[in-house]
Amino acid sequence: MFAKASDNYELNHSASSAACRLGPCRLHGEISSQPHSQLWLSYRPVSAGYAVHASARFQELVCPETGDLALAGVSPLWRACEELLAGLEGMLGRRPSRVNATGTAPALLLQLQPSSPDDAISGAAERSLAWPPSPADEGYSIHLNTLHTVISSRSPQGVLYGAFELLRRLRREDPGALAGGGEVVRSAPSAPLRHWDLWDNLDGSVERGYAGPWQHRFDVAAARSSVVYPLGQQRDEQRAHDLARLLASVGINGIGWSNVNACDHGNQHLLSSRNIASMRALVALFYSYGIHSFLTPCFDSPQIVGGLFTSNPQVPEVKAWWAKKIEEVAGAFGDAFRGLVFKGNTEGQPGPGSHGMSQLQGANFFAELLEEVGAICIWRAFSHPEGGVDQALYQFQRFENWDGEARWNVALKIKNGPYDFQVREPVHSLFGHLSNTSLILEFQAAQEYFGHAKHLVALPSQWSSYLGFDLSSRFPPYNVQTLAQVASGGIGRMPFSGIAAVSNIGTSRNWTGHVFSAVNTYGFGRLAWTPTTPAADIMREWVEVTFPRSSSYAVSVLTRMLQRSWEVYENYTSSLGWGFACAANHYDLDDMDRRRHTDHRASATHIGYPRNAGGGYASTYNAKVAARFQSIEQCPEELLLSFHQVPYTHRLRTKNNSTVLEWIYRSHMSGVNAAEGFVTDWLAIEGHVDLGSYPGDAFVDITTRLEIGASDAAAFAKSIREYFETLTGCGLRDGRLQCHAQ
Ligand code: GCW
Repeated sequence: MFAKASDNYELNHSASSAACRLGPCRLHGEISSQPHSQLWLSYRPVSAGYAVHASARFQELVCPETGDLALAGVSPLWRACEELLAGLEGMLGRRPSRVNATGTAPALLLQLQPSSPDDAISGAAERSLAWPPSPADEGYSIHLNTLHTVISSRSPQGVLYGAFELLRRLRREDPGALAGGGEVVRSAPSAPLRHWDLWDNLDGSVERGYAGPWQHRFDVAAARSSVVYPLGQQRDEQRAHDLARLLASVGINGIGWSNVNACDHGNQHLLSSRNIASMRALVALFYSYGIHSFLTPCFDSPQIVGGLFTSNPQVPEVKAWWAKKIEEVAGAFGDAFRGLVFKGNTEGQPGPGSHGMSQLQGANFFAELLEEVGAICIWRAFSHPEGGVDQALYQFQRFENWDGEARWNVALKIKNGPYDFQVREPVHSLFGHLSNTSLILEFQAAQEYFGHAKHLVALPSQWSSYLGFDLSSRFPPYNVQTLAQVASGGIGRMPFSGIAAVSNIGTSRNWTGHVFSAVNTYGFGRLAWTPTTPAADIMREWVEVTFPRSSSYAVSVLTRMLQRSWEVYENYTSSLGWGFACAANHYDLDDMDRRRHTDHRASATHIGYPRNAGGGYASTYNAKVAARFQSIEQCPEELLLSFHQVPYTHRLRTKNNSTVLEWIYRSHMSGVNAAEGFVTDWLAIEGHVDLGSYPGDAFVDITTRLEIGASDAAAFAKSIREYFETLTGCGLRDGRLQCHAQ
């Protein structure tokens, strides 16, 4: 019988972690009565020496709209001013005076430049955000001259991004932010759309939400852990406000307000006039931080909300209902409203297929109506096939013909790989295939398949490896085309391309359940802004802005833990790209459930999914990539079992010539050792790490989660070992593979 680690955990918190060194495995941070953390925006004092220098530089703050009360609370420019005043006061101990124009005192200036020399900047320009988003205009620069520091941009939200960048630099006590002359930084995002997608439900639960209050057990989706729902009830307004600040600080410019499973958990009523009215203030708040709003309605809204007899888009009354509803939403939200998101005909959701229409016809139907109000239709590509069909191939085939057929204001949102946010996947082949359709790359910050909020897994490493993947191109003279380039618009320069992440935010005081999971929130935004930044740099930056007064030793230890964590998790769950090594709760590993997921196709002698054959999924890639995946010699070994079925005796050239079976056993052992090592590493930096950004006893909370991670890693590895021992009759004894006759 295979161990169910989370069951033990549920019954008795200390049982799943015999190793808990600091007493019973309880998560103390969650029961604290202290306010929620400000994460990387917690403006605590920097060191005295640095504060003196910085205060001297920022005696005054010049905001362009000072005195224009009409902009208060509505423009990102105003938000930039407010953030700088609070941030400088908190970190430097002195609030600069807010003035209308520069004088003789050293000042910090916010400057909105015209997009072209002929453009005059009007109050209206300061209030509304450009659409489609223009990455060049959203960029900013920070410039130092002898007296003044100037943050300038061609857009209000660009000024806000520059303000957050300066605050980040001050937090890290960067000498370059204060001294010298000239340009400190000039930066612009690559992707037009950088979205944060809540999978929050209107009943207050969160799909795949692991950051609820501890009392509600953080691996159950039904926990009331949404920071925005239920609507109309007393909400923690400061929470919502801080969420907008946190997202804007890393360059997010769009939010999806609710779960793409839009017809359950109360979500089916999203478009009621009452709900639309209740959301207005939230939408306006986020817009003032440069964040556009997207709604995810139920396809059957005409019946559920409108009381019509059908939701078939081909019926004129249904079309008229949608047109009126879209007008109502646009009327209520104004320019902040930029689109609807649909997931159709999969996992129980209705869609165009319910009425004999294709996915493409469904998307075009909504795009046409949305065009009237300057908005777009985002269509999710993720789907499960009916029995027996390869999920990867199905996902490709369902959308392969969209180029030239989808309306200009349709964007297809595609998960990073063709399975479902697995530990390691090949990059989805649609990204290399569609070049004339706006494509949004979807990552998942919530750790659905990554140990929920119990395990340390820093995902920027995974995301960055995908973003750098060369899909090659079908269109000479372009040879190389990385996923990052596609997400930035690709060869066709598609205006609504971008990068999105499924949220990992909840009502837990530390926002993400595991303190370290916030690296995924932060890291996503930073990578979406500049997809070529090395993941290690982003993770180090997160450590430095989150634990600012830590010793350099602690910073190195923490950064290294984060850097290794993806591979460590892969090692103790599923290596070599077999995927779906989990039970129905997407956490535990037990054999019955694993048999349902046949993606590893393991028998007594062979393992792997043969997608290499002609017409198989490998052939959906552009020629160069397809050839690589199809060849057993050239296929990256991390993905071997995603494409090839091999005997367990197959030797791995990049793994010390181990056989596949030896590697499965060895990688699991090494994963468990490394997870235990995380506990030791963490305990070794006690007292060296600055946890002041977190309320409650964060040290104990983190220790507990690392210990649970280590002990559950051991349970996972044991399950896997027993499974393969039973299946193959071979096990590892004293480092050598030994088989008994079956
Ligand atoms: O595999 C599934 C997840 C679902 C999710 C779906 C999707 C929102 O387990 O929880 O539903 O992916 O991405 O649509």
